[in-house]
Amino acid sequence: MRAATTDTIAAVATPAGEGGIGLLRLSGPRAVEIADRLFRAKDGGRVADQPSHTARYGHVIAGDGRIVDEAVLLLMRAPRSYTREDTVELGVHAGAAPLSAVLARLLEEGARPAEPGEFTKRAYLNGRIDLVQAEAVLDLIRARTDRAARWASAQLEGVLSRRLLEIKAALLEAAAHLEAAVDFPEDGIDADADGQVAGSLERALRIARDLLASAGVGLLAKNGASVAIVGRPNVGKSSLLNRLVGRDRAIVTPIAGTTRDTIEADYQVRGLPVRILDTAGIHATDHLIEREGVERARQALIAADLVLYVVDASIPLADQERRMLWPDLAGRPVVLAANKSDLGVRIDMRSVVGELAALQGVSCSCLSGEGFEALEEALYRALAGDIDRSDEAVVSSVRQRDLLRGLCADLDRAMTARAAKVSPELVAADVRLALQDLAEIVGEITHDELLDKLFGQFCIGK
Ligand SMILES: Nc1nc2c(ncn2[C@@H]2O[C@H](COP(=O)(O)OP(=O)(O)O)[C@@H](O)[C@H]2O)c(=O)[nH]1
Ligand SMILES: [Mg+2]
Repeated sequence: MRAATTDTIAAVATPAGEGGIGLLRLSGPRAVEIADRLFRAKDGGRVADQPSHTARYGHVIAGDGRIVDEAVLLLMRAPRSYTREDTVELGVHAGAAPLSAVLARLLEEGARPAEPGEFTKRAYLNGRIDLVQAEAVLDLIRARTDRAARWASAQLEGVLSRRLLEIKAALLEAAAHLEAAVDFPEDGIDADADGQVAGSLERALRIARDLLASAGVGLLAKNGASVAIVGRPNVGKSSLLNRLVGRDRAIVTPIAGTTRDTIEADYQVRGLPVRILDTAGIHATDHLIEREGVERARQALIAADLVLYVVDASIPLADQERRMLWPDLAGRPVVLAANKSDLGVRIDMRSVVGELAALQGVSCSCLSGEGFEALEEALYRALAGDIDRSDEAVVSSVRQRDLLRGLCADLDRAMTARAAKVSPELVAADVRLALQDLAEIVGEITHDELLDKLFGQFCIGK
């Protein structure tokens, strides 16, 4: 059950450091009263008489009447506020001293320091947003790319929540028909109702599966992936890194063995945040430093989510390459980049891709830039799969994904049971389980540990 909140919380809502304006937030039943005890409006009016959603200029005053800081006070009365409670925001000078002095005044007059994410937790507890939307708030704050931000914003607006409601409606429909059959067993479940149950279950399962399919790319957009560039010396691995990230991150020379340590750079593949690693060329060597580099390259290859395997397209593949490198590539997601295509392509791309069971092969040239669009497309597809989320309903938390998996399993069981014409009671039991999973996803049913864990990741003041 969602519990009502009785105390009034306060926090600095803007990040630490110096800035033009810093914001403090006050929320709860005593927000207006507390604000009135420390705010002196220039026009002499009281916050208690101030219309909702208006701002007022004045000063924050200490207990002894001294001015603490200039302030603009914004009042948002319940329920039209972020938390659905009376909320006061104070904009003051953004420095450590004024912000902590004003916060101290708020606490002195009876507010309690807010815990991380407590304002958002109240928005959820007071029913303004569901748990999926609360997670989206955090995703939006943490988004590292435009794509991640756009998806988080869509989930905050309720795009995913509405899809989940469609599942719920379909399940309730199925449940109603099934309950009728359970209540009046002598009538059995007639063909008409049975058809409707099947239709509703299918509809629910179709949406649930579609949403589940988005979790891979959703989690990727949020958490990012690592891509290791590997290959023999001098094939253009460092050039490729530089070309992809658009700057001279790694040293490039015609001398084999230039890159010895792994080099990392942050990069985006069509809005997916990627950590890309350039590595030393893998080959047999007695040189001590190079050997360590080769060892590190192998480790990077093993740890990466995706391997970008670079070969020199202009010369036939050496047997040494097959012996030294291919065993490490076996069974891994690999995109093949046949570089130096400006010098001519002398390898049989199709057969190499086939032999390696690579996801894709692209010929490209770091010199001319040819093939790079196709390479980015190949990397995106390799990471995100074939999913194109134009509808923007994207699952981006492990919690949501796992519950959706459970829901799909419940629905699969319900469908099988219905098709086998077992008693409607058994089908109804699976539908109830599915409804329960759904209620957990949006947070209609929840437990304290989960909420503590979820909102504990937020910053104070959000
Ligand atoms: N012609 C041509 N030369 C390239 C290309 N990419 C890299 N090179 C050259 O190949 C040499 C080795 O490049 P580098 O990026 O250091 O290779 P790495 O050892 O695999 O990191 C350098 O002289 C590069 O200028 C390309 O696409 N075409
Ligand atoms: Mg290099």
